[in-house]
Amino acid sequence: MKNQTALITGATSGIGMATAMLFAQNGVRLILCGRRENRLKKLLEDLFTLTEVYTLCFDVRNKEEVFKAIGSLPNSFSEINILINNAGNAHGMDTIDEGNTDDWDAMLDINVKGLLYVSKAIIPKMIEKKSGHIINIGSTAGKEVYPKGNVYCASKHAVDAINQGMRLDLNGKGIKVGAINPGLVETEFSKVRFKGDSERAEKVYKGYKPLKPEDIADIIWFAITRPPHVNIADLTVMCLDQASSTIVNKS
Ligand code: NDP
Ligand code: 8X3
Repeated sequence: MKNQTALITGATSGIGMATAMLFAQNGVRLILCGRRENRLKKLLEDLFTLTEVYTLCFDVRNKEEVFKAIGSLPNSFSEINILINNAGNAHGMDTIDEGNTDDWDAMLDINVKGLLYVSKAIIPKMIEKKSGHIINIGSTAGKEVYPKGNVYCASKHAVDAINQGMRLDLNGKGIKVGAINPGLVETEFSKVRFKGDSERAEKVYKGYKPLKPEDIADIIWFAITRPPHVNIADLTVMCLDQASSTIVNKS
């Protein structure tokens, strides 16, 4: 994987950060993205002895910012071999009648449109080179809707559809496209969903052993290190105690 460059969105936390660490340990050159500049700076400081790192601070919702940031990459980072479309979150957890429309906008704009903008900024060069690997981070919520999950689940079902659509449209162009769909992973995800309410967020992961972000990073690494003819198209992963979006064995 040396001489490969990966762009990871949502690298400032959780699954994206764990993936950045693992890639760096394996010498993959990194373009790390997120909105929190202080965290990007810290990642640069922590990882620069392991690999070359470039950071891009932008909001995936902002179409202009996305194209400007990715278009501004220096020559040494402009050839992106691997794209990890990971940035995303849930905002709120309410019944459909009580949902906050700003939360709905955030989830659809970040998880769906943001993923599309970043992909659009990168795919044309992959097509030119006839090579590349795109991993879309979906969710079990993209396979099965759960109560009060309505719009978050819709956004992840959209990622599932976009993943399939990308693979169809890029077939024959030398580009691998696949989704990794995690179940419950203990990250800042629930803290964001519940707007900073740490107590409520911690409860989501109590009474069983959830996945760790490093578990997902391992699987992403597995996917990108398969032989050239092998593409992991769609992979769902849950912790031992999770059986479906709604069934978790808690003690
Ligand atoms: P975290 O909250 O820990 O990380 C989310 C990341 O997304 C952060 O780095 C954040 O960076 C970035 N992000 C959020 N909004 C934006 C934005 N508008 N523009 C740019 N970057 C943004 O959550 P996870 O690591 O758990 O989530 C990562 C992905 O995994 C998401 O797509 C999520 O839906 C998915 N997932 C998570 C599961 C879980 O149980 N945790 C299970 C299944 C899927 P910053 O705030 O700096 O911009
Ligand atoms: C994140 C998993 O079940 O909290 O996609 O929606 S869940």
